[in-house]
Amino acid sequence: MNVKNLMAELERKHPGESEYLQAVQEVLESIEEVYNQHPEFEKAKIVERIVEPDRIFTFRVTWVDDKGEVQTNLGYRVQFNSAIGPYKGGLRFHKAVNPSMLKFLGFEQTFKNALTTLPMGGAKGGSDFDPVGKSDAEIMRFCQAFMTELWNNIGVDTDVPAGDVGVGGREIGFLNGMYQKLARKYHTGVLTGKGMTWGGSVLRPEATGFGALYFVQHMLDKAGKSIKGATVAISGFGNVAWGAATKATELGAKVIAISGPDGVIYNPNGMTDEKIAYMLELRASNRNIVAPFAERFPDATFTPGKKAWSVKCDIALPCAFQNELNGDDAKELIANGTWCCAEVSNMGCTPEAIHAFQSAGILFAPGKAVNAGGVATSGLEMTQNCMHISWSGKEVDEKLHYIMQSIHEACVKYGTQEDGTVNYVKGANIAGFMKVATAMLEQGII
Ligand code: 2IT
Repeated sequence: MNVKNLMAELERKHPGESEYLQAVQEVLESIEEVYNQHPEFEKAKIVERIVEPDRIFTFRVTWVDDKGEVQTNLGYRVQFNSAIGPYKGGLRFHKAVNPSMLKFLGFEQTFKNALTTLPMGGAKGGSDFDPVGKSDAEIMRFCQAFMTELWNNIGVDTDVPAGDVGVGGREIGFLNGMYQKLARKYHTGVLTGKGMTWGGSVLRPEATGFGALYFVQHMLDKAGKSIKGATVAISGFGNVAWGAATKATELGAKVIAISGPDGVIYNPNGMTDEKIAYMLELRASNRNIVAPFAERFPDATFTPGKKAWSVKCDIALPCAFQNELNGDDAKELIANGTWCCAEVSNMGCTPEAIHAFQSAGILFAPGKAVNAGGVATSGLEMTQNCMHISWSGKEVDEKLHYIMQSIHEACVKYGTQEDGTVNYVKGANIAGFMKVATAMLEQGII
């Protein structure tokens, strides 16, 4: 394969799909060398097939708001790749959702899910519905209308959606209720991220953040560093940021920043149980602002319009949205002495930022390895649902630990460079690709 030619062809076919093209380019650049050592991949045109989703469902979602006005949004499900198992991946409700965003996320999900050691294909879906400022009743009506279109294309052995940005336990509840009503099927394993009384797994809400910190621990161990006493800047204040802040604090780090679209909270004394619990309250309010944190906790200060990356820290953890940390942010962090950045959001860093970190010798790991604990625990939720049992927190946590360690080992296996350091981007991309590509090859030209 030739990355330049392939990218030119994809840009021609999918003009303007910038997030999708960015995600594909990163993977192709990582795997080019290994791919070209496997003529059987080239012969089966694996790369040309793996970059395109199997299919995309697009649908209209019409609902009535609290004022009685009719609203129409667009809904999507991108079933990207099923070579290693049923489609699996989250739903994102955000005003900027479009096919490019969901294709990038579905593509990343395919390799991430391969890294988890579990048999799950890749998918993503969502809507341009904006949850900000919506009432619970509006969210319920929207979720019900969304599921009216989606239900026939998902199922326990075909496609298992979950949450993502804008979709948490509340939304999964409304979606699952409507699914059961429409499909008249009552298997608990059609969606993951469910409530604890109706098939949810303990630790699923925490799993993305916890898994990320377990991965960071392995990465730091390997580099002879420790998280104890390190200062950590986190972007966002949603479910993923909450899990990361909880585990980082538990491991002895000091979380000195969180952020929102409105600005950054500088929190020099670190987190307390009360502060961490308040993050959940802030998110559930649907106002999408972080400023009230500083009103509630006077030792913290709010600066409008600034990102978490303006705070001097040892470890930077993007936990919010794609491309939230750019080349200039990376330079500012490096100048301030940051020595590790782990993407907890999907594609949280721009290519310029990743390049800046790597050239400065800063420990960097990509989202598809770091944040895979979330979907891995969704996989564990599916297992429990299919076995009709519930594991204890200890059992789930042990399995999550094992999975994050396996992902780290896979990155080391495929990403170790001549000088002994690990290129985690390359390692994660090659490890994920090799598994999916082998599965595709062995199942013929389909
Ligand atoms: O990006 C992700 O891995 C998720 N949003 C979680 C997907 C899942 O199926 O739990």
